[in-house]
Amino acid sequence: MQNKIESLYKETLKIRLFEENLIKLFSDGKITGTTHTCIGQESNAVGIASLLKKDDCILSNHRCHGHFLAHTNQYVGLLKEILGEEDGVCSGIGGSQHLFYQKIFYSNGILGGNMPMATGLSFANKMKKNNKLVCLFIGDGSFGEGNIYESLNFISVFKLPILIVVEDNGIAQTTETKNTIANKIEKITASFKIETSILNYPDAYDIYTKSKKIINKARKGYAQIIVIKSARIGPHSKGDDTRSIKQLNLIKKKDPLIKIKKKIKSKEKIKKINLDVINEINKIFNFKSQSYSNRKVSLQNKKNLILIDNPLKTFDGKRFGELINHFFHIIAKKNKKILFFGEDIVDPYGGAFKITKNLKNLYKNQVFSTPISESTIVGMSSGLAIEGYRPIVEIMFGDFLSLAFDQILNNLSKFYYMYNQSITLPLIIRTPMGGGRGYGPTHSQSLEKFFYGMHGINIYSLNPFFPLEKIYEEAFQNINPNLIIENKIQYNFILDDLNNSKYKSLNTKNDIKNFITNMSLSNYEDDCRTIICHGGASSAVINFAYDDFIETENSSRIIILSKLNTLNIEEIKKNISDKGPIIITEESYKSFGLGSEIITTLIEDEKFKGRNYMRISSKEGVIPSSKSKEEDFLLSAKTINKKVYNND
Ligand SMILES: Cc1ncc(C[n+]2csc(CCOP(=O)(O)OP(=O)(O)O)c2C)c(N)n1
Repeated sequence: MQNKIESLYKETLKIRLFEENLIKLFSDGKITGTTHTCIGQESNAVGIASLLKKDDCILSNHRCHGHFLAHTNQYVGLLKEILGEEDGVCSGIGGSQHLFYQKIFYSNGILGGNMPMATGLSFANKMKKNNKLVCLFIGDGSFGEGNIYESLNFISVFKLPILIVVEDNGIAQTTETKNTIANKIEKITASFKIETSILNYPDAYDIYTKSKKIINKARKGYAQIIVIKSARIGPHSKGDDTRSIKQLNLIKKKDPLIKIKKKIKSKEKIKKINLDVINEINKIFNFKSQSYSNRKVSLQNKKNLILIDNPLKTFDGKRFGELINHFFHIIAKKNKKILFFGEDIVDPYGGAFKITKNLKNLYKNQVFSTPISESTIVGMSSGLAIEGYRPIVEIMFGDFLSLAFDQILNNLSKFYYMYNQSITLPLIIRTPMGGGRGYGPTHSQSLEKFFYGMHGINIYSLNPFFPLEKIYEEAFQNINPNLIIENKIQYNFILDDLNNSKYKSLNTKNDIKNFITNMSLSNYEDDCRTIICHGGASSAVINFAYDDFIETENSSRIIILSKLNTLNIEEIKKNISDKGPIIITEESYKSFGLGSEIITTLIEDEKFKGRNYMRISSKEGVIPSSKSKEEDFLLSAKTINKKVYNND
């Protein structure tokens, strides 16, 4: 017992001195940026980590140094990271709040933001039955965040092996959480039917003795929460403490480091430990003399190519939506790592647009209907992808993607770069966009424009004219996450129609490598204009071009883009007709849209200066439900005709 107490005391003290030295470096101006020290809360990290296995995974927040050090012991790597050195644990990209180590540690500065990721990682552990535990540290202030509630619900419903440690220090930045959180944490968590234990200002040894059973239960799939009442002795970050000296003195009395020290019987032992720790810390802060390798993992050979047959070969359905469904059946059968998540996607319903129909019946362990929690289902797919699965998440309507925007922007799109280029996220988020079904203002939008230009996200746009398996083939190999846009109206496209005179009269070339479909009504020689489009707009453009050709013999060049981010502008240029205006159509409204981006990029090229350009889109505003008003509002062959012939 004494040995354990001594080693826990030593570790707690070492983290304390590390943090104190760090603050000094800040005040000496030797470090820039920010840091949130865990002074007063080190024991939480030390006590919990002492009960974890080496390959268990910790996720943490802005106040992550203690958790990181207790689990990984990478003191020099952390110091170098905070100093912005190339051989810091995240090559100087992550800094103090965004740490990563060998897939056993991840932290993120967005409060509550990594709770969905923790959920996904523990889902992966459950699927693999590998007996590994995910341990997530969050603060009491984070209980104002929606992600926490979505994920608690998800964890409870799916019975995931996870331990959540709430460091309840009663304060968030400078605000007392009793003024911002409506109920006691344990009362909140109890309502999710997750067993919750409370530890009152424990030292590391208290945590070690009282958490063993709790952690064993969590590992077995009975999610557990430990609320640790804690004393934040230091400021929120560097010098921003608004608490009075009297308040601080009261808090300091609860310092667990003093508490554990008193449990050591030999004064000599304490002296020796103190001296040893001071020496070790001095050595760490003399980091210039330390060699350290951040061991970036090469991901090149980790690519897992999933070759997919043309689903049309075995398709006996009619519509494009059915083809997507057929394709999912093929890949689910072929690869057990492919998992489907979404709201109401299981049978007999099979998803709002039936794209996942009959999958649950045939691939029971790969298909999951989820709670109505867009943020969490998108976020948790990252954990699954990191652990080698290929999650495909359906967002029922594209409009609801906004609820997952933060997960996509502040989490998924950043992870590969933020976490030392050592993890891949070949996950797929797929969703139907567009109007035309009378669903009105919140179920008809084309929101993909809000994701264009987002670094670290691949965006594809399905349409019946480009082989969808080629899109999935690439997406499954991408390092970064994928957003695949579908179109509600094109789900009903009858594929046999591709053999009728309208589509046969279009000369069509598919550039598979660059995701570009190039169509011409005149064998590519006499096209008097070029119309660029994607997704649902392609149907409107083809209808316009065909009718116009019949009526006027004017031939259009049609370029359908199946990849929107990143845009391959050089390849687009090669497909543009030498003659006539360049028109970009999109079903969203045109301001700040795809057209604006393509035109701006084209006119930066001398060769494309002086051409006529035009953007044609739906109207700007709220999409009406009424059939006639919606028709008048949305992009259509008619509106393209009016604009092209200036009859608007
Ligand atoms: C989504 C989000 N909102 C706000 C912040 C700014 N912020 C950083 S830490 C913090 C307080 C967090 O309090 P708590 O979760 O209790 O953790 P503690 O700082 O007490 O450890 C705030 C508001 C943030 N990082 N992320």
